Amino acid sequence: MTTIFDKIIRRQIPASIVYEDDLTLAFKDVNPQAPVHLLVIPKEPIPQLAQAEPSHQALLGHLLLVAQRVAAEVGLTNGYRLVINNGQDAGQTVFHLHIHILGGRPLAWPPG
Ligand code: DGP
Repeated sequence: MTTIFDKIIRRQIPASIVYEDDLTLAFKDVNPQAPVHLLVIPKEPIPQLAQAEPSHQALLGHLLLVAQRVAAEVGLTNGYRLVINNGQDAGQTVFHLHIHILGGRPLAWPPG
């Protein structure tokens, strides 16, 4: 199923892209929940974490390292939070796997 994130990957709709490599893309969330709110996505359209497979092991690790790199590049030296919403109860709205990077303010715990 095509999602809005496929369109961002294909440059069919604009996004503020902060990082790209062969396997991943990172861009600003259009509806930021913190002063810094970025999304890191695989270019492969895995709908959600629950549908990732053992063959995605390296890609999933790469996504975390990209998140680490992007967080450092945007200056989140005081900390940040990574979030993956999986499915309805977690409030997932875009069914293309993505990691939220949230930072730039203290973040409450537990999340809602
Ligand atoms: P989730 O609830 O985990 O599925 O989060 C999806 C996020 O995607 C949400 O924080 C808003 C963001 N988003 C939705 N549509 C667009 C878009 O067209 N552009 C950008 N940059 N972000 C989007």
